[in-house]
Amino acid sequence: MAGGLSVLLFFALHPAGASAIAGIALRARNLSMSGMPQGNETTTQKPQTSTVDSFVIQMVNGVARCREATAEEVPATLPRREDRGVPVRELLKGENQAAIHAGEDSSTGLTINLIALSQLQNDSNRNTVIAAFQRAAATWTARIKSPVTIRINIDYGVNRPNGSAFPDGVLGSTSSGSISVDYPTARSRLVTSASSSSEAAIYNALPSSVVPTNTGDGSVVEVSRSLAQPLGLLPLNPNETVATISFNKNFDFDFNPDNGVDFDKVDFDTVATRRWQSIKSLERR
Ligand SMILES: [Ca+2]
Repeated sequence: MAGGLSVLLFFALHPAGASAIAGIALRARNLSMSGMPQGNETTTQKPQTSTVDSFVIQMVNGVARCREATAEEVPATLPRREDRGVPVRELLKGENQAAIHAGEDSSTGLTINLIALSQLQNDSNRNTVIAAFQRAAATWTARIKSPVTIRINIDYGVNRPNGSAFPDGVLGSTSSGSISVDYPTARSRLVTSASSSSEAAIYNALPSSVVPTNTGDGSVVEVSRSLAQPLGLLPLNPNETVATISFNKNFDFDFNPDNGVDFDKVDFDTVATRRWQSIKSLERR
């Protein structure tokens, strides 16, 4: 991780089956060595504090790569205060209801309510783009069984969520909230939340008190707010917007992989689905 506080370890647990919290990654930090953020960290990293994690999707030699946003880029990944997001189901009222609810209202687990920011609301290709976002969301609602509802802002256009133009080569961005939690608490919540004995066994195999890392033992982990809710680290709040995803329409996207992906276009579904993963898990790539 360039220049910042060390990201010391990821746990990427992917229990098979109907996990309560499938797809978890916790981020450990060694706060005893460096209690304050440095470099591209933008917020104080004390236990129990909230943080924004922003990532930029950059096109490198024709491949979409995700990297941590620089300190200068972070504000651009957040929506303007005056940008009034509209729930997709309201925006598309009167249109194809089946399409509107794709990826929503999963009574058996994760529900993702998509909130379209103003740029997307007014895009001529709006419905196609929203459908593509829904497809990506559905991939995750089908996999994650936590009975939790989250709201995610979605945006698409020539500008970033803060209204400034996307720089050349930047395909999109994500920002998501997380909290810092002392590791034993997070571990204990994971164990408690396990939906099967095999899942519990995985969590019980985690170190008991500290996370060994390459720069010392980590005592604090970062947990995305969307994950902190089902873990009981935050109260359930279906009205809290936990993340923002935006895409640069200057790129040619193929929004429908069902009929193949055009060789000269970017596969929106693949890129967007991976962005959900970063929001749910903070897993970095
Ligand atoms: Ca296609």
